[in-house]
Amino acid sequence: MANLFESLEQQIPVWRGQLKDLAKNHGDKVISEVTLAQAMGGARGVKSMVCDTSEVPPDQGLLIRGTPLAELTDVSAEDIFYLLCTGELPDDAARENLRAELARRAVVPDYVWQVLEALPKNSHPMCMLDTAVLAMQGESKFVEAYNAGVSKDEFWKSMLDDCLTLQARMSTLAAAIYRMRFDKGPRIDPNPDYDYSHNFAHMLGIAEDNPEAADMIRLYLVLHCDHEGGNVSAHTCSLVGSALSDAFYSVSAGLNGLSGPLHGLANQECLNWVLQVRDKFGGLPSEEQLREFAWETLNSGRVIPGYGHAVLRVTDPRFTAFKDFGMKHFGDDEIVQLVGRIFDVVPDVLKEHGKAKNPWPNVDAASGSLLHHYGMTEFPYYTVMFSVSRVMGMCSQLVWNRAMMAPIERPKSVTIKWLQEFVK
Ligand code: AMX
Repeated sequence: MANLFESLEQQIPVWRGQLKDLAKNHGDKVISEVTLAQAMGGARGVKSMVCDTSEVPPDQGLLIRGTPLAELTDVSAEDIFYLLCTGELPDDAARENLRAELARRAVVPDYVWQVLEALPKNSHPMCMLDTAVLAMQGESKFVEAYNAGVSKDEFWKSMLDDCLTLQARMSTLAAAIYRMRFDKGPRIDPNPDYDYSHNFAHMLGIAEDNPEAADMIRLYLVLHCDHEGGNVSAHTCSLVGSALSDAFYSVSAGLNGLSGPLHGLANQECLNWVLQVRDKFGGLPSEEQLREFAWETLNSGRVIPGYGHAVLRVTDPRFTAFKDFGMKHFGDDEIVQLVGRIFDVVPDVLKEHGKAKNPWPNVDAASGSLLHHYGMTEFPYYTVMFSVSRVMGMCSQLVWNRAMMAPIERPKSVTIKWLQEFVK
């Protein structure tokens, strides 16, 4: 089987042909209409972008290149990145090729550590991660190719080069930020013999004698990897990339979006909420106590973190996969049990509340409980874990966009006056 680069080189002309054919023969077909409410409501449900890496049917949840996530819970991080980029799972040789390529690029240059050390000690871990990504921008091969006048249809190659470097360094950066920010001791160097997720767990300092913890990190990386093109981080990354900004600029922008409490930061908010419940009731509350606590949260005008979704209308399969992992390996853990009890109670409360269109849990409702179990109790760090995985989605979308020569994005905005005149 071909390695990642060769596979893309074979498939890109086919994908380009398919897009060209659609645009030429069906370009005037209407695929979506926009109501005034949608224009004012975050463009929810408006079909106005193309993204091939993954899709989220509201009644099924995440499909990676057409495969339901529930069928992919045993694969490696390398497998999922390869699948996102090419639409195929790699064979052993292609997987090893990608593993070695990422391992070769995993060392982070010293100037990045100096930038991180200069930040205030209480910086949010996402601010540290994002700053580190941006700091590396001067190494972009894409900028070099652009400045050298490389033709537009070859841009994807230098974009892939940058994305491999960025993805390889993400786990090194993220692990070092964990150790630096939370006083866990000196940085641990990457081990070139390990695969991506084992290496990440090793650098975090949680895996050496605990293969189960390393397996949890693998699952974490697989489950968070992508969620189609319209979510805040993916869309921001792809929007910035559409101006031909390089991967360091684009991914850093996407990570800023992931840092919002309604998006990636929800996992930190979520575990915080779970711990508040535990602390208030001194352990596992009764269903009735939990119901009251949920209502208190809602009545104070706050959301229940980890519940609801802009697209999904069923329980997130990523939540189910995390919950199953927790139940299988440490079902008696207090936090895991609490997450289960919240799942028994909160959907009915949200239905009764009557606002959220989706009362079911999303990925963030369970992910923190696993990290907590393995001693990673610093929940402001959790979005960094999410990021290491989600950059696989952002990068595969950037490569795909450059391969498809996607144009600069520019939707049209309208004024209140325009809307008033329009409805007259
Ligand atoms: N608790 C309380 N109210 C909620 C709610 C929840 N979990 N989810 C939605 N609602 C409310 C919204 O705030 C909104 O209220 P408003 O009309 O007063 O503004 C109303 O229900 C309708 O919202 P919606 O159409 O169902 O959701 P949305 O598409 O506007 O927002 C989301 C989606 C995820 C931001 C929202 O469900 C939410 O805030 N959930 C909690 C935070 C969270 O878990 N975020 C993580 C999402 C996954 C991710 O990106 N990591």
